Amino acid sequence: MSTRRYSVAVIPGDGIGQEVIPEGVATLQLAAELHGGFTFDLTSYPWGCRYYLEHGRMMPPDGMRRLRDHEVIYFGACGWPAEVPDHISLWGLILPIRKEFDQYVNLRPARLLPGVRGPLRDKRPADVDFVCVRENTEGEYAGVGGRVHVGTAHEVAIQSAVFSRFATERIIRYAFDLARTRPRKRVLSVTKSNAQQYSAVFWDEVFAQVSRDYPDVTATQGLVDAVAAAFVTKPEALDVVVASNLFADILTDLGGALMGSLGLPPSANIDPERRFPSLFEPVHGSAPDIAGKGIANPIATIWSGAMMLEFLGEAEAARALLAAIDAVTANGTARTPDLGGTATTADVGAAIRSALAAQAR
Ligand code: GGG
Repeated sequence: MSTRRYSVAVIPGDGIGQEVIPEGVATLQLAAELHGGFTFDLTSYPWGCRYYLEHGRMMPPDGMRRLRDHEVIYFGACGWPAEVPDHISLWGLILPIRKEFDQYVNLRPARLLPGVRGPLRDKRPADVDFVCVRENTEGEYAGVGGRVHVGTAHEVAIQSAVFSRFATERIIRYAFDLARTRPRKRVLSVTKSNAQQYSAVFWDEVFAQVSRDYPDVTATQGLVDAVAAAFVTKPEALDVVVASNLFADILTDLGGALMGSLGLPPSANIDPERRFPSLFEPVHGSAPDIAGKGIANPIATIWSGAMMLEFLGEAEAARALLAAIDAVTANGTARTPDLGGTATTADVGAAIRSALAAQAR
């Protein structure tokens, strides 16, 4: 008999979010059935760009209050630039959720899955296996700035990055704590402190201070341009990478590329103190170019579901789900076009559920 119930807000959002989230939900429900003793109370919210076109906002005025009643949020993608400018959709939905719910950790693993050919010659799964810890509430995405003399030759636009000691220290501590749980126990901090003499030098100082509390963890620092190159030339040196909102946003798309497709990397937007719901979403966006074709890769979304299970304390189900994903990529029978195959979103979802069921037999 089921004992644990988790309240999940489901926001498929825009574009391929509408296609990958149903596969994620079906897979999570099967994982709950098979690995037991828990169920989900799912509430779906039709928020996103279509909602914006009807209502003039990305979510209703009481949207945040309604989300607050849930333990976790399962999110697809945000953005439909043909009809709604991206800065409107982002600042109307995903960014307020991350900030108001103080989901200050954006965890983004990068791992070359078995059977997937990444773009790097000679790199095997053991060589690409790291996790990025992205500061998720301030930095370059603090939303501080403005424009004056708009449309004139004298127009000025200012976008200020904000780095507080409180937020910088807590994200760096999270990265060190995470490194302690991993075999290699390494943290690389990424800034651009040769050019950004205030905020990045400040970040480097906080990193150096925090690192003294973790003598068992190897701490190194790098400049973002050099680190971007190292992602490609020496990914095997990476373990935990901690960076600001913008730098980690960029580096994790590069991480997805190293994995062989942006259809693969998952993410978790976490409030580690659990005061608010945490949010789980694929790293990829709404992919308007393939939306509606039924060929989006659902693996990033299903893997994000596994991160949600882990966060909820359902470690066995999370492990089983990851093993099912690995089994499907390893045997190569169901691959969407981003991985060179002809399978549909539904085919890959079904293959992962078959693998999950097969493990449980
Ligand atoms: N599922 C991720 C998503 O919708 N991404 C849209 C995007 O560009 N987000 C920016 C960000 O992750 O900060």
